[in-house]
Amino acid sequence: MSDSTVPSEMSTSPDPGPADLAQLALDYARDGVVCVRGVVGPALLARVATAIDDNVAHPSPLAQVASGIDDPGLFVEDFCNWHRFPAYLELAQATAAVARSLMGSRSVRLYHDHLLVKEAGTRQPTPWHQDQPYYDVDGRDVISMWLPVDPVPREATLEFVAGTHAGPWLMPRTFMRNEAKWFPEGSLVDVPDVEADRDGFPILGWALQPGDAVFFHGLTLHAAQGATGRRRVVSIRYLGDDARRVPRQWRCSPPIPADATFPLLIDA
Ligand SMILES: O=C(O)CCC(=O)C(=O)O
Repeated sequence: MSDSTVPSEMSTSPDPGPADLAQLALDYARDGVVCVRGVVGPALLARVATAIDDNVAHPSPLAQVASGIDDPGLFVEDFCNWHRFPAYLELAQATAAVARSLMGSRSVRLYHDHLLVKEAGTRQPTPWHQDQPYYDVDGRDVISMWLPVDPVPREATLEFVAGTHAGPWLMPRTFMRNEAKWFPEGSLVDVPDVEADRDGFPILGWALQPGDAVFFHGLTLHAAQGATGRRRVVSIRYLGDDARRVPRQWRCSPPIPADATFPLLIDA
């Protein structure tokens, strides 16, 4: 995997201390997700919020609307914009030590950034899914941070089924039409109908304040409801030692060129 190294002066210490990180790593190993309070301070958070607004105003060719035309709100996504918005790269650098501790990895790279903005009143839920089956990456050290810059109440937050990071890989489908565009139909087990039996699953979720984030494994099953208030989020996807790109027969989400560079956030 090719890389580029982020200048060390961009690095800032994460808020959780070593004892907190040790407990978080145990929780992450058990559940595949943890909530980290105050992982980003106000100054960087303000730069990230500005970058999100600039990103929404100037979407990349990979941007897409993930809500229907009859939705009273709007769900917008974009991918791979760290080249254009330095605050995303700065955010990745500032939080890489947390990702490293949770993965138990020596190195951390930035795989990509993912913008996820639900405008106030958006009804479109994000269906239950795992992230890694959409990627071109195999291996265990794949982790995401989902960081809102607006307060997110419990009912609109990202939710997780604890323990699903142990596998198996589940069938990725398109969010709006439920189509199998990645792995061939029947080749993976389908995602269970969690909404039909919420009490039957160990669902975790946290109300979040700006600066808080959730970190979750690439195989942890997750979903979100619509949003009552504006919900601006950027998610950073990191790769550790045991992660490798693999050629796929289909267009991955996001589609990243074979010769792309992945900034080395922490060197082994
Ligand atoms: O923000 C959302 O609604 C969904 C987020 C998500 O699925 C992800 O970050 O992988």
